[in-house]
Amino acid sequence: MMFTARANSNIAILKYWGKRDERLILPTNNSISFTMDEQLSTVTTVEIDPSLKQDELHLDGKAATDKETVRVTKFLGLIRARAKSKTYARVVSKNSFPKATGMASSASGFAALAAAGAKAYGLSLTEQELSILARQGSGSATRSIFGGAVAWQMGIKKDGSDSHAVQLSGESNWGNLRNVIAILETEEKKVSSRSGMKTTLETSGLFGARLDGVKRREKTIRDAISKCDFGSMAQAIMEESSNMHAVMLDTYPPITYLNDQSREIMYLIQELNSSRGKPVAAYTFDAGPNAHIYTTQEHVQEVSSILRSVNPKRIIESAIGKGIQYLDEHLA
Ligand code: 2P0
Repeated sequence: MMFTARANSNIAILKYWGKRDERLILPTNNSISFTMDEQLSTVTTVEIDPSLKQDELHLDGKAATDKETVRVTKFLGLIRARAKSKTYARVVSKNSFPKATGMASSASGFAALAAAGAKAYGLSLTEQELSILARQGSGSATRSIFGGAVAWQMGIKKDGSDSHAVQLSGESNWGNLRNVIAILETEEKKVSSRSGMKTTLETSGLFGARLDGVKRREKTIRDAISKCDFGSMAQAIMEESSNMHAVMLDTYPPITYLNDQSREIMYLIQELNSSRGKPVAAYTFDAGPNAHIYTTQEHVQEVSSILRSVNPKRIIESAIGKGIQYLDEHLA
């Protein structure tokens, strides 16, 4: 039997950058994101097969690399242990966005694998249990189980059983919100999030102050989300992005993901907001130079033309999307 799930990617407005437990993937702070639409998604089919001597992984039409397969096998091992199974699986996975967009795929990837994998091994998990499972593949995947506005509650327990995402506000409340994405670089990043956040914790003297700031911004953002009021969290979103990139720069050796185009976009969005006398758009940047501009529908054209002025490789306009979906059509 085959099982197939689709998960959409998510882009954080309160960032996860630091683990208190590397093995279990437990974060140093809560984080908050919006889930994207199907333009930024992963579909994964999992089929268990007693004739297999090891797991088999096909990614975007090709046999996966050893490194990719090892990470997936390790993750499926968690599911097998829970299901008390020793059977290996064939995994076929396809990202809707080309790898060459430079967009992270581990959030949608491990969320889809958790959902399809749990079904294939006969586990029936709640969304919360699925979120805890996905977290152990990649931290950001814990949030992609849910649609709309989502918080990853860091939890306090040592075993991670209270570290999972919750939906703060369903996607239907955000029909007007968009993420206009400027793809600036398509090459793989030089420093992975995983090793970068570890070095930040080890070396950044500013990191402690960041955790205080995150708590303040979390209040503002949660309040804005509960009122469905994008404008009142726009500034906090931009401050949060800059704060994360500040502790990255304060890391030794320094981590620099932003480039001149990213910085130009920050200034241009600041100008747009000043000219309107209120924030109508908010930038946020992850572990790369690509710009994510949250804005409302009526400002999408304007934001897109601002982004085009820096000559991006591509612009993607994403709406706010759903959580995990199970599909009847399988990947061969
Ligand atoms: C986030 N990022 O909150 C932050 C913002 C990047 C910058 O989650 O080690 O790939 O697999 O848990 O999930 C990227 O980190 O790292 C990330 P692991 P992950 O979206």
